[in-house]
Amino acid sequence: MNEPQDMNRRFGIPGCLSFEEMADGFTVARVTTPFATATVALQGAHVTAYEPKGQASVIWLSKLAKFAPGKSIRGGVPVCWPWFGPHAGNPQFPGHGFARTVPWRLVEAKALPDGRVRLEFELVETEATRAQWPHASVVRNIVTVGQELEVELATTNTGSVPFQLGQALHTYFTVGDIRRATVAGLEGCEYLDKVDGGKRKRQEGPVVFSRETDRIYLGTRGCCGILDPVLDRTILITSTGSRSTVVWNPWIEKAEKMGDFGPDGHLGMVCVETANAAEDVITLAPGATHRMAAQYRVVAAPAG
Ligand code: TA6
Repeated sequence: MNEPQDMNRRFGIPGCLSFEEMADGFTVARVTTPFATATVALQGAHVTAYEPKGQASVIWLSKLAKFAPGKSIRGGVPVCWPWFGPHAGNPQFPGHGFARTVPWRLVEAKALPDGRVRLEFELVETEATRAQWPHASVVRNIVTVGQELEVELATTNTGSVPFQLGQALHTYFTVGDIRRATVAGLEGCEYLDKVDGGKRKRQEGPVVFSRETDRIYLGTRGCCGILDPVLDRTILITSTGSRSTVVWNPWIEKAEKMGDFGPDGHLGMVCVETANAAEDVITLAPGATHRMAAQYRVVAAPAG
């Protein structure tokens, strides 16, 4: 499934969209638009690159990222679904759900009249996924590449009973130096501090980084920004259908332990994740669809 030659025949768009094997059995879509280029892996419908014309890459990808079937990728926009963090009942199940390590199929590829390119993927259910997630559901990930990158995760409950859904677009952003970058827009929000026993705290001022930072902000307002004085830009993050925002940088020790950040890898990235996590998980009624979307755009340089 998802062999490049078959994908090029069915979905290729000259000058806009082509498919290639990035590693054994690992097919990616290469997207080219007048505004930006992007790469999306068929495994996990995982955006691994987004580069607006004339800008440094917005999406960070570790130099040691692995591209192998069933292996999570360090960087890009991992889709955490249908739970966020450890599975509530079974520690054997993968952290952040299985969606990012299984094949998705491309349902539709479109070159839009305004020059953007839109790809719509659907997770391919298997016995293994049903063993972890017995609920009747369909999940699609819609990626639109243009002046901004838009990613929308749409989950439909196709069964007859409600289920609880946790999810995140676990996006890694490129920063010039995490020690000088800040995240604005979360001021006053409550958060669970995962590096302090999950204690509930309240954000004062912008988020600054000088140690391992792992926070689930609750009841967030759908707009925040990464101010980057080194790359002299701000990445604006707007979202809908999300009530939590996760901010994470592993810092030195944790990054080394994870083994796929590379030397000083933590200095060039920050995760700002559009999510429904912790007490903000969604209860989806039969027949309902929940859409969680994030838009990323490089805007004016930070003030001052
Ligand atoms: O979103 C932050 C987090 O939950 C961290 O606690 C850390 O585990 C990170 O996700 C990366 O998780 P991963 O499974 O991709 O290594």
